[in-house]
Amino acid sequence: MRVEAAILRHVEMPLKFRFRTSFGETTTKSFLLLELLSSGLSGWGECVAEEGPFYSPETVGTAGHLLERFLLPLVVGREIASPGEFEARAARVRGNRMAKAAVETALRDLFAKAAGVSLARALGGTRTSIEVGVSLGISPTAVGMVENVRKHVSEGYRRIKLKIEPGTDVERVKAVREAFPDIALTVDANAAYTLETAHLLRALDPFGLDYIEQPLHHEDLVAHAELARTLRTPICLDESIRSADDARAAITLGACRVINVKIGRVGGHGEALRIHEIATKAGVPLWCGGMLEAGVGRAQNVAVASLPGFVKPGDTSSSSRYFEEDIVTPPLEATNGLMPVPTGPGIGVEVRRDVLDKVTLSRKEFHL
Ligand code: NPG
Repeated sequence: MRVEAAILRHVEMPLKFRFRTSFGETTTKSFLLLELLSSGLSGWGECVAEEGPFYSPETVGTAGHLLERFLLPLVVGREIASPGEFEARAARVRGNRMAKAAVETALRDLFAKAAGVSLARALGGTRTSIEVGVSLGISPTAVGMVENVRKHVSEGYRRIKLKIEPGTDVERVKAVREAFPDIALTVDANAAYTLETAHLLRALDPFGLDYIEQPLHHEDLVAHAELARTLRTPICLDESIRSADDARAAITLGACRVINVKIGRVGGHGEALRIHEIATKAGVPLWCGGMLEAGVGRAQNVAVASLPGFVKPGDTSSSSRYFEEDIVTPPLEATNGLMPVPTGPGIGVEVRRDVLDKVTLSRKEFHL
């Protein structure tokens, strides 16, 4: 197919709540949204890079630069046979995976729409609905955290993940576990610990957590392997897994027993599929992470989470938790912890251009 044009929007949507992690706080969702046009169809990709380089080195600014200067010229005004062809053309650009994923995911949507199939099926997804959990930011008090858990358990979410940081970790997890002895519970440290503070993580072993996510520095797989040998609770890696090679290394070293896949962090669906293959062969369960995405990113997540290796509940909770009004229809909503996988062509949801226009800060068009 020939990609005739691209439209890159910078979008800003207020979040309904403050989301606090060990690396910072988010109150507004600011992101780039890419639309690729071909023969009357639009393929959509949401770039998950944030305003600041705190979760990952990429930002809205760096991704905009990469897209404009290096990545969009590889597709706009050109014939392209498959999303894989874009990956091959973009291979000489190092890193910048979130920027690449914006193009790759938009192409996946476009190709699935052209073929008249859902993106989930085009990727090899087999589920008709996916199990979802919820990720809860750090609350100022243990009582507040327990109340927040109560609210989400009553909404039917299949797993509760607590953001933690050294100092309040054991107190918060203990309070939640005492109030809810039977729920599937996990914690996410976002790399806030070191081998020196790992005794705090070992103190979480009695609470029956499903896993501890990304406890140590994102570049240190060896330290994770060392930590894993002293913990009963499995380690799940997020930030450390940027590619299929990272996944293979982490599994081989014994650095993790669970992997959180985020399409943006690994550069697109193609790389997510390669991780899926490696993890499935090794018997390592996967789940799909979240980056506070709006509707397009959320739909892309639901599609990949419909693959058979995604066996644990993901972070793609209901859109209405985050936004008053989403940019897609129907909005992706979970009922009793189950999110239906859209069956329409491509991402299976329509972008609401009226809503999108209201939240667009700037817009650039690219033609050959
Ligand atoms: O509900 O989408 C969601 C958020 C899930 O906790 C979540 N994401 O570290 O995984 C993370 C965290 C995150 C959010 C990371 C925003 C980066 C940006």
